[in-house]
Amino acid sequence: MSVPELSDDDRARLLADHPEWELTREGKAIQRTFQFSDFSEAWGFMSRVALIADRHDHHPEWFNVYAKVEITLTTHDAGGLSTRDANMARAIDALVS
Ligand code: H2B
Repeated sequence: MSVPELSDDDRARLLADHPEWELTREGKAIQRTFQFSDFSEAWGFMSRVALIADRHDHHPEWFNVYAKVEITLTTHDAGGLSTRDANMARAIDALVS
């Protein structure tokens, strides 16, 4: 199913609301790196993100090494950023705030 891409204004608002996330892939995605104290904490976080992702039917691209988790959000169905990414960024940020 096709999803509309964010407008330039909406993309700017997304970044303003979530300053820890940075634009990547020529504005088609946002990325944030999370540093935990050990693998158990990182994996616990990933488990919580996974459950949120499945509930939202919106899945992260991510990379984990030991206590570090890098998350990239983009909407494949939009070919770029959409409100789904904004919603996921908000839910993920709430886990670590
Ligand atoms: N995750 C992401 N990141 N982008 C999508 O477009 C997407 C998804 N689409 N998760 C969903 C699943 C879609 O494939 C299913 C069929 O709803």
